[in-house]
Amino acid sequence: MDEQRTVKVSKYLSKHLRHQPERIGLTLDEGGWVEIDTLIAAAAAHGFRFTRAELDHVVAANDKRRFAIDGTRIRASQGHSIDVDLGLAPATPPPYLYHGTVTRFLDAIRTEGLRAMNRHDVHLSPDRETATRVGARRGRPVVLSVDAGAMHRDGHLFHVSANGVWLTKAVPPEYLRFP
Ligand code: HQG
Repeated sequence: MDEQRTVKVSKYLSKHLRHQPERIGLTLDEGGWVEIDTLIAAAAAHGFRFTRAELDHVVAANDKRRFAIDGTRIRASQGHSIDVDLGLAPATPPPYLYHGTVTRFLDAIRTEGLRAMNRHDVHLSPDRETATRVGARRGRPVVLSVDAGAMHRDGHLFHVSANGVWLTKAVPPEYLRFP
């Protein structure tokens, strides 16, 4: 399976497991899971065919481990805009986490802090390198440090997804350090 095809199937899975399952007539359960056979059939019925072997390859080869398989089911590990409960237990974050963004958002972020925007949570990275890659999707990256230790002490909840993304509802500006 070549890289282009892998990315194409991965993007298709992200779209329908995170954002628009109804577009292909899928219903996810409350944890975001769907039967793999159902997903493959729904995709085929809506004009996009892939095999179980291709799906397994995408799940295994995915650079960010975006998808998780549990028996006969699959879900996206994070990044949803639809309402799902991932059932993650609250976790104690490391002292600092990082967020990659771009200059044009900085004025708003200084005023409002980090907001979840279209997703359920603000996504934070455990290291600067990952945050730099996240920011670089939008332009020249700017990496903000988040005083996660102080947030945790102050009662803000953190969860960590199966693929190591740290999630929290919002980061008020007082916990942010700008470069
Ligand atoms: C910005 C990808 C204005 C925020 C990545 C970001 C990540 C604000 C954008 C995952 C703001 C939201 C998430 C405020 C935040 N005012 N802008 N108050 N607060 N922003 O895509 O963190 O490929 O929802 O800085 O690798 O960029 O999907 O979040 O630029 O892990 O698996 O608003 O998505 O993973 O954008 O990326 P996003 P993100 P996947």
